[in-house]
Amino acid sequence: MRIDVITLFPEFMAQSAALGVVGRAAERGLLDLHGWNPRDYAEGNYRRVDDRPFGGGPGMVMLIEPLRACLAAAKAADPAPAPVIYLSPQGKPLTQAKVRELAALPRMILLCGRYEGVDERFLAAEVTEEISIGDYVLSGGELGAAVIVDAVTRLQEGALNDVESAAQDSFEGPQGLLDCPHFSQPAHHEWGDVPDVLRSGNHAAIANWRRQQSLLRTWLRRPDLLDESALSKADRKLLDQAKAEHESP
Ligand code: 9D3
Repeated sequence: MRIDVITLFPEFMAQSAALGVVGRAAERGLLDLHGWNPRDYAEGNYRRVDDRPFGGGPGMVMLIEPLRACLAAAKAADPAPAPVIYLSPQGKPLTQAKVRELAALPRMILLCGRYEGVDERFLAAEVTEEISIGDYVLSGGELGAAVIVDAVTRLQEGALNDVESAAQDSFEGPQGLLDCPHFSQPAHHEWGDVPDVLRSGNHAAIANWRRQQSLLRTWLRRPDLLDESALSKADRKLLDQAKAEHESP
């Protein structure tokens, strides 16, 4: 997949995409990431990319023309069609379903705002959709773009090794459940012992315990994710039993 990021801080994107799963995917040719700086398309000695807002008020607004020229250059670099996605607090909250949709595209263009935002006329003319990464205030769109790059790259065929399998991720199942607890050596520690079942070698019992822990944790921590009426009979039973043990251990 090709991703073009329009940003005043292209080094930031390059850095965040150099390590781990995303860095390896780029090495494997599964991700083709390009940064584009509107300042390189700004005119004049000062190469201005922003100006004061009409109507007054604090902060600056990103100008139409440098963005227009920058986006045109990014589009022209590859013939594949690409949605232009603006990262902004006014966007639709990002979900794993949206990540799956984006991951299936051959290409996308991510637009990162700085300052108070982008001239509305540019957004109206060029932007396909607006995405937010959550209800908190960031200083610009770059972290949002990095989040999208990471999440869609994980879903590219061949990006994950077997052990990292995307199918096992929370939110990826038919019913999005939180992950179960994990333990490693030592089996006994001053802060507690590893549950016996995980050392039993009984793979069915282990799978059962993990499923139950996932159900219980989701019920406790993220009840908004859990539609109990949609659970299988087996899951219902596991959850009811876990609730009972949780009440009186
Ligand atoms: C303090 C500035 N705010 C005035 C009421 C508005 C504002 C402008 C620009 C708030 C944040 C930003 C910059 N944020 C992003 O570009 C952004 C973002 C975010 O802030 N939260 C969640 N997702 C995203 S995606 C891009």
